Amino acid sequence: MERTLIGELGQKVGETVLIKGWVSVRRDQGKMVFFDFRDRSGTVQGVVLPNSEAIENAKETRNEYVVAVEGKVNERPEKNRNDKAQNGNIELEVLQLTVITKAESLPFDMSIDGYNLDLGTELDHRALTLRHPRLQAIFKVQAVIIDSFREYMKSQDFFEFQAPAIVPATAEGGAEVFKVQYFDKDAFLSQSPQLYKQIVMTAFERVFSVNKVFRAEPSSTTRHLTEIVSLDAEMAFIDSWKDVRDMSENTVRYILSEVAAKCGKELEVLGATLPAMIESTPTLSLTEALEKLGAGADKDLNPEQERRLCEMIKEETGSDFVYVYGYPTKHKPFYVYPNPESPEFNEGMDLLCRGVEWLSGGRRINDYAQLVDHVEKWGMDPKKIEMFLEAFRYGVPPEGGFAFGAERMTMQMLELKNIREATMFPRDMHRIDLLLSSDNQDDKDNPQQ
Ligand code: AMO
Repeated sequence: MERTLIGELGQKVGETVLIKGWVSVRRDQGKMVFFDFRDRSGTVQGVVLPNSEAIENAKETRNEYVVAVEGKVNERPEKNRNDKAQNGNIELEVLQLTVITKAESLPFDMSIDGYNLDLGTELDHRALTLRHPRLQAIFKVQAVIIDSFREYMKSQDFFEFQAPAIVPATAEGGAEVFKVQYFDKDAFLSQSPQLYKQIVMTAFERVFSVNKVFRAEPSSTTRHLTEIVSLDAEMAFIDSWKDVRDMSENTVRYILSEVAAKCGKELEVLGATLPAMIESTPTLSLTEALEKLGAGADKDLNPEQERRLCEMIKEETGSDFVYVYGYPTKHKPFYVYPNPESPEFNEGMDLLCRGVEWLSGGRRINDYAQLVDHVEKWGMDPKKIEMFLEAFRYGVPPEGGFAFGAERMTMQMLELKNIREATMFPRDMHRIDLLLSSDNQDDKDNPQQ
């Protein structure tokens, strides 16, 4: 008999089928044994009746055993129906049960209701906890986020390219960079495909990439990782930074609509409500945002100010999103375009959602002489970015771009408390799958940052 996926059993009422999967739960009620079986498409309840041939094997079977089950798909009696659960109106009457692979006893309760691990233990046991429907739901949503970013970019005629991970110079500046020994020279792990997406843009006009980037973040917060999936875009022939804002806003709108359309089941499992994006996302300059918060001039918003600003905007407009633009030029990377009317502020922007930054971007300098001037003022070695400078020596239109962190997006969309929940194998100061020191506090450090 051919295998039927559990997700398709609803259309097989009255038929005898073969399913293959795992035992999520076994409830031995003496004469009868109940199971929850699971495969990649979902779960179903199985029942082994006292006179079934399968009763002996059912008694031997344990959680996480891999099994093949032949059974009849029956409608559940009215009083046993559970409209909220997948396959809540049917059950599989088990006729034969074959154990394919045995499993050791679980170190903790993995059942839907009983699962209750702290994040550290969950991460220590990622190889096992990934089997839980709640965790699977998070990563299914993340896959839809990344897919729909790609889809939207392609629909807008952006070209996908692969950026290198080993680079000769830092793009974003600052100390948050991993140095690697590259044969007998020093190199870096890429903090951002920034310089490469700008180079490729000069040839293809509209480009995007989905790449790993690396940040040597020296602290453990609930929103920082050292290895990130960066969703990057860059576009030529813009009239102003507002074109970049609009493109990023439309991208978010598309991603949200795809998650809503494709992840209804996952959002329900997670109890998550997607953030609200109104017709035109509120947009404030940094100066306006600081004034609104009653704060003095500053180079950026701190995490608490980001949180409060989002709350205020939500209350006033219903939007969970807010753009902030116009940061002090000298505190941002050399490539960001200074506003021609007040060059001390730039045309860079951030998108905040539910209190946390999701995206950065803006207009870039496209004039070669201005770029060289900035390279000098920022104290950079032009030799190390010669390839980038070469592209700009030969005619580049006004341009800009943006980048999202896929984990931040997942975290804020699903209202998760810690970015590590939104990362399958998170890397931070203390963890690269293994804990790097036994006495660290891991994600319990600075939880409110
Ligand atoms: P930025 O450095 O702001 O901008 O990064 C872009 C987005 O990446 C995410 N992000 C992070 N997520 C988790 N942990 C981190 N340590 C971390 N650092 C960044 C955030 C952030 O908004 N080159 C520019 C982008 C551009 O201008 O196009 C850049 O890298 O979601």
